[in-house]
Amino acid sequence: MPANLTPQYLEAERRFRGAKSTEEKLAALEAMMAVIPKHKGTEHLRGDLKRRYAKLKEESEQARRRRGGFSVAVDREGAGQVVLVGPPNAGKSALVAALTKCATEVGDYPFTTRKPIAGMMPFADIQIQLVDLPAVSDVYMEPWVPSLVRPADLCLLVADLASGTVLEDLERVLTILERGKLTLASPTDVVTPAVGWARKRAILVANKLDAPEAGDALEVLGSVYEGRYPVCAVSSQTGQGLETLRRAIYDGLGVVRVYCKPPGENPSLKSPVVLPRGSTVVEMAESIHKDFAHRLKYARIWGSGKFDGQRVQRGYVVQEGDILELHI
Ligand SMILES: Nc1nc2c(ncn2[C@@H]2O[C@H](COP(=O)(O)OP(=O)(O)OP(=O)(O)O)[C@@H](O)[C@H]2O)c(=O)[nH]1
Ligand SMILES: [Mg+2]
Repeated sequence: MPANLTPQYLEAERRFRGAKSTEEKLAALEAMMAVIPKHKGTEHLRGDLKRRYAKLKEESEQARRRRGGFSVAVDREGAGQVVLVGPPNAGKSALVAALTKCATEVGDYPFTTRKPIAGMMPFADIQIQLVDLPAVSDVYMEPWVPSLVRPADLCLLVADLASGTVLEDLERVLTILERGKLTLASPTDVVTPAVGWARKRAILVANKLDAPEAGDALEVLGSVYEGRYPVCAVSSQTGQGLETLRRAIYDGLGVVRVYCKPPGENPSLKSPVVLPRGSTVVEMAESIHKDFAHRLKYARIWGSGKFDGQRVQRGYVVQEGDILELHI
C-alpha cells in the first residue's frame, strides 16, 4: 500500500535531515509523528519513527544526566496533591490549564510536557494542587515520572476518548506503572499493598467528550473500567463535566474540612483545617499547633448532628463542616 505522504510530512522530514542538534532532530521527528497519515500504508514508517525518537531521546537524556538535570520533586501545597497520568496527547495539560488557570504547555503532538508543572485548583474554600506530568508511554517516558506518582494523594488517570485506541492506551499506562510497583485503585478500595508496592487512589478521567467518536469510546471504557475506578467524562475544551470532576477530586482525596473558632468568638469560616477523614479532635488541634495536642482539655462542637456547642472529648471523630472551639 502506498504511503501517500503529505507535503507537511515531507517538509518535517527535510527539517530532520538538515537538523544539527539532537533537540532539532527530536523536534523534527515529533512533527513527523504528528502529521504522518495514520493508515496501514504508513505502519512500518510510524514504528520506525517511534524507535528513532526513543533512541535519540534516551541519548539526549543520558547527556542531560551527565550535565546534571533539573530537580523534579514538587513541593506539596494546599489541601492535597493530585497527579495527572496518561498516554501522550490525552489532554493532561489541557485539563490542568482548564482547572487551575495555570499556564502549562498544550500541544497537538505527543510528548509536549517534559517537566512537572503544578497549579492550584480552587474548590469551595480550599485549594488543591494539580501536577501535570509528562506522558506515560513505552515509546519514551521521563524516567522520574513514577517517583512523582508515589507521593501523591490522588491520581487522575486521563484517557483520550478521541484516540481510537482508548482501552489499549490505558492498559499500557497501567502496565508501565506496575513496572514501577504502582497500582491504581478506586478511592473506596482499602486493600493494603504488598511490601514495596504503592497503591494510589485514582479517578478515571475520560477527556475529549466533545469529539464525535467520544460517545462510543466512553461506552467501551465504562464497560471495562466502571466499578474499578470512579469515571468522570469531561471535555477540557468545552468545560463539560469539569465541575463534577472538581467535586470528584475533592471526594477522592478522602479529607474533611473543619473550622476552628476561638472561645467566645465567631468562627473563621474562610480557611478550614483540612484533615484526613476519620481524624479526631486532638489530631485537629495538633495540626494547628503541635503544643495544642497535649494542652487540649476538651472541645465544643457545632455541626456533626450534635447539639450546638456540645462538649466532645479528645478522641471524637470530626465530620465535614464541623466548627470546633478548642479549650486548652
Ligand atoms: N477535542 C478535544 N481536544 C482536546 C481536549 N483536550 C485536549 N485536547 C487536544 O489534545 C491535544 C493534546 O493536549 P495536551 O493537553 O497537550 O495533552 P497531554 O496529555 O498533556 O500530552 P503530552 O504532554 O504530550 O503527554 C491538543 O491538541 C489539545 O488541544 C478536549 O477536551 N477535546
Ligand atoms: Mg502535556
